[in-house]
Amino acid sequence: MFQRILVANRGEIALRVIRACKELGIETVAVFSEADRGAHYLQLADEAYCIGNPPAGESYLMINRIISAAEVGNVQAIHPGYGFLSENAHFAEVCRDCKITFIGPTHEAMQKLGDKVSAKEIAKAAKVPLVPGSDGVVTSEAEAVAVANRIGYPVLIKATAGGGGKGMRVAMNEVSLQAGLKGAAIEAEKAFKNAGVYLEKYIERPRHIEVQIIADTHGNVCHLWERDCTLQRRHQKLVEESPGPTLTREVRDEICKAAVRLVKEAGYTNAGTVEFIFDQKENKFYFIEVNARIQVEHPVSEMITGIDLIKTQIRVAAGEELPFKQKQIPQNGASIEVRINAEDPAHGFRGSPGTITKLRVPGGLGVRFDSHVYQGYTIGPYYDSMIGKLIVHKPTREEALACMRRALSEFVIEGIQTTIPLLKEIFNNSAFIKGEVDTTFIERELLPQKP
Ligand code: MV4
Repeated sequence: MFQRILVANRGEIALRVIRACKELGIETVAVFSEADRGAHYLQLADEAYCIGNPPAGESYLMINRIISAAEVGNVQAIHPGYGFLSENAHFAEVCRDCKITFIGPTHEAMQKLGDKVSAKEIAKAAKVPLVPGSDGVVTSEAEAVAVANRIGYPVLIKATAGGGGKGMRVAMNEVSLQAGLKGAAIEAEKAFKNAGVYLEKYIERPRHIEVQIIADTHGNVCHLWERDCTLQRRHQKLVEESPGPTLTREVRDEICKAAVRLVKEAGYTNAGTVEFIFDQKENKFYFIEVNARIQVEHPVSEMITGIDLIKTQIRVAAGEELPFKQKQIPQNGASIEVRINAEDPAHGFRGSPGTITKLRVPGGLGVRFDSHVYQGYTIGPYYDSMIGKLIVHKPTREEALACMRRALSEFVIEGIQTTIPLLKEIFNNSAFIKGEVDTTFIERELLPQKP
């Protein structure tokens, strides 16, 4: 096992990783930008190094500085958290070359899955259902038109280097397909330095289901069941829950097994998420992409299984075998997470920086709040607006909903604007309570006005 780990992240996830390390008896080295000087997670770490200016490109994204801190701090491993360098295959490769264990998949697996067309090839080989679409990158307008005519409109244009919904375009007919292809390729070239795009049949009003997996370096792969992350706004998830409220036992078993097959086929190790869209009309799921990192919403899977995913990531990165078999992983009760963001709903959800002048956090049986903020904390304008995650766990979904309503009503955050009012509205919405929503629900039903 490692004696010392560097945490290449900030905020809530840095705190989460440091806590897991402490319980494992592992020392931690934290890094921080000038904007995070004095942050709470630095106090809990054994050592902390400043790595640059507030903009992420001048600190948390600088591979050379993080590797320098790892060398000076004398660590054996780096945990990347989520965001920043967590899915950067080059960073994982540099870590390996410097003889520092990257706590995540190998750079080869990351590269294969980071390219969406190559990820779909792996899924196909593993007999995981794919959305009808082009066979790889489309190389001409004529080819794209032929594919669209075969699968039928609407079609979705996606960037092979994209992901998380970045650079996607819907085409309703041949005219919008031609315009969309050009626009998407230009955008993809700009954003990812890769203009490759592919086509998929656009599944209207789907649910977003993902499967948490964890794999060791000895060939063992387990899933920790699914999460339903359907409620989102502009590709920012708002609510995540497990079990998925609409899945039958048969579909749940199939989707979890499909995720495990894909991960085995890719030679993937450590924690990851296989993302699917679920067509409610057809009761069918389709593979979309793999997220090769620990995700924000990992706690709901921890609550229902009782497994600490961060500790397990560290153990398998150190070469240990998974300490459980698939049959020993329960799906106990229901867990729901909401993301609390410092955003102003009255102004199109723009970031709401400022100082938290008053903070009262809910508690009680089955309530967990993972957050780096405290009363007096100042939220700067530089990073993600998420200030914490409120997670509940109860025997049934109905009880979890009631618990979340109660917890949200106890929350007091003054000095900044937050998404709590929107979350309260969601938990009182009858369609959401009944599980009758899709990925367009928030923007279609709750926030129909233009920002
Ligand atoms: C789709 C889709 C419908 N049809 N693919 C969005 C995130 C990225 N990982 C994949 N995403 C989607 N892919 C097909 N073939 C719907 C989504 C999607 C979505 C699309 C538009 C607006 C919001 C969305 C939220 C979740 C999923």
